[in-house]
This record gives sequence, structure tokens and C-alpha cells, in this order.
Amino acid sequence: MAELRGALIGCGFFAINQMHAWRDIAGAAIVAICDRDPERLKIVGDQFGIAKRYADAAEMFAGETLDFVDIATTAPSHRPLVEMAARHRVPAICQKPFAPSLADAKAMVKACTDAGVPLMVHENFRWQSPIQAVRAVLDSGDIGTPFFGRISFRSAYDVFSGQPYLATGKRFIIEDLGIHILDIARFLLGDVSTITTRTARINPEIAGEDVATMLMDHKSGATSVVDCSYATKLATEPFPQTLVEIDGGDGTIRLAQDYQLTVTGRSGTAISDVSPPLLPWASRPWHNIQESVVAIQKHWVDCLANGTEPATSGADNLRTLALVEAAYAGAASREPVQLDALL
Ligand code: NAD
Ligand code: 89Y
Repeated sequence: MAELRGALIGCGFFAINQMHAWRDIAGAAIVAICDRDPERLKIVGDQFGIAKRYADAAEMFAGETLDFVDIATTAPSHRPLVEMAARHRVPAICQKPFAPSLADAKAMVKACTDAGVPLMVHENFRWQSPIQAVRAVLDSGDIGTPFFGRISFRSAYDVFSGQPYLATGKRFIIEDLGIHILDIARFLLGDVSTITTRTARINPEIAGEDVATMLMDHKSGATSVVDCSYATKLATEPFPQTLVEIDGGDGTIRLAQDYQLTVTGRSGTAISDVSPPLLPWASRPWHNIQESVVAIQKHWVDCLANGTEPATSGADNLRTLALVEAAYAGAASREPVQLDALL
């Protein structure tokens, strides 16, 4: 198969990981980059040796023949850029949060469906190897049918120095980080019928909520708690680890801090270390996320090659984004919110 020609739009903080990952993946290469900020364009272009550089995405689509585009900008630009890709019949990856609203996200899915182009949301947390290890235990049947889950992300890591915009938005932890944890809950326990949410802002220097506790009814009958905090000072900082507890009819799964996985099932108890590898370009503590970037981008290349739908397609991600919208609505009303009414 000829190498796929990709372009990256948005050369900011996180795009560096995506560029490293593209270099690690056979079958695809980034041939052009775009950023409206000339300084970011130069930094990324020079670091990764990309000569074709554009300040304007429309000019890039007009000037390049592309097999896909990787959109790594922040949410406000996602809809116009995805719709531009659809008009040019270019398959698109779009960073999370997919869109500022579910209505925008639905329009983006429709634009790509109508144009017949694949669309994947860069929802990478479910691709972290410890989370994949939990999924594999569920698939083995060792703990039986899950009836309870707790998916937890609690930290006091300073995310604002690398991503200053996170301190200024009216919405913070659910939209930025909780979105991943809600997606993991869907990945492990299936789709959700109802969500009840409480939020708090502990850090007085930011505009949005930095604590969220969500109780969910899954369509399978399981109940889960998804709890997220950036105001939790622990003895050992766990960022960016997601901890998982799942109880099934025949046993339990515990993914604890430092990537320790304990499975008690039909075949007894097994404890294993499911630490992610430290890729040559990666750095702790981000290596867990960085490895998942390679995994999701490989999946995209496989999907394009085989004509299959990405696991986190735009259509799939509407269900994760609906949880975000429902969580904010429920936090405001203090009432449970039904998901099907939003979709
Ligand atoms: P950033 O602000 O550092 O970078 C965004 C870049 O996009 C900037 O350089 C900006 O100039 C450029 N840009 C914005 N609109 C543009 C447009 N219309 N055309 C061309 N360039 C444009 O942001 P970031 O921290 O890198 O975050 C980018 C996205 O990645 C966010 O949506 C964020 O939530 C997401 N993110 C994902 C993960 C993950 O694990 N999946 C981790 C961190 C950030
Ligand atoms: O933006 C966020 C994400 O997607 O993963 C972690 C993060 O960088 C900060 O919360």
C-alpha cells in the first residue's frame, strides 16, 4: 500500500505528541502542516522537517493532495475545519472535545457522512495499554457480568502551565478531562441511560469546575461512578492515571495507582504490572498518554486501509459528548438527565 499523505492542522502543545507518533507509524506520513500562529508553524516545521507550511487551512486544502487531515486545534475551530475537510472529501481526525456543543458535533458527523469520508475523534484514553488490559479481562469472562464500576481520575497536577486556556473557560474538568473518563466508562461498561452529576470549584484561580462526581446507569444494568478532580493533593501524584474498579458476578478488577492490576476471578487472583512502555520520544508522567496517541493513530491507518469504522468515530463520540452535555445540565439542575433524549 502506498504511504498515506496526511496534514496536521494546529501545531500547539499536544500536536507535538501526534507528530512524534506519526513518525513511528508505517503507512502514513505528515506532508504538510498548518497553524495560524507563525511561531508554532516554524517550531513544529523545523522540529519534524516539514517544508510545506500553511497559515491558512483553506489554502492548504487547495494546494495539497491529501489522504487525511489530523485536526489538533482547540474545540472552537473543530466544526469549520471538519466541514472544510468534508467539502474537500478528505478523511479527518478531530481532537477532543469534538465540538463545543452536541449540535455542532451532530452537524460535523452529518457533513462527513454526506461526503462519504471517515471521521475519527482523537479520543485516545481508551487506547492506553492499562485500560486495554482491563477490557481484555472483561472480554475473558473471568469476572462474569459487571454490575458496578468506578472510574476515577484524581490529581493536583498543574495542567494550566502547558494549557493556559484550561484556566479561563466556564467549563473545565468535565469538558477537558472528564470526557476521557466518561468515554472509558462507556468502553468498559457500555452505553448510559441516565447520569446524575455534582461539581465544585476548589481552585479559586480558575473559571470552571475542577471537581466532578457522576453516577451513571448503564443500559447493561450496571451502575458506575465516574469521579474526576484536579484539586486532590495526594502523597504520590498519580497524573495522568485513570484508576478502575469493576465488580462482576464472579470476581473483581482493580487497576490501582502505579499501573497495578489485580484480577480476582474464576481462576483465582492474579496481580500484574501493566505499566505503559516509555517510548524513546516520550517523557514521564505523560508517557501513558503518549503511547495511546501512537495506538489510536495506528488504528486510524488500519481503518483507512481496511475500510472499517474507527472505534471512536464521530458517530460513536456523539454518545461521549452527550454525557458531557448531560453532566453540565444535571450539575446545574441537580436532577438526573436521560441520555436518549439528547441523541
Ligand atoms: P494549543 O492552543 O497549544 O494549540 C492549538 C494550536 O492550534 C495553536 O497553535 C493555534 O494557533 C492553532 N489553531 C487554532 N485554530 C486554528 C485554525 N483555525 N487554523 C490553524 N491553526 C489553528 O492547544 P493544545 O493544548 O495543543 O490542545 C489542542 C487540542 O488537543 C484541544 O482540543 C485539547 O483538548 C486537546 N488535547 C488532547 C489531549 C489528549 O490526550 N487527547 C491532551 C491535551 C490536549
Ligand atoms: O487536555 C487534557 C487531556 O486531554 O488529557 C490531559 C489534559 O492534557 C489535561 O487535563
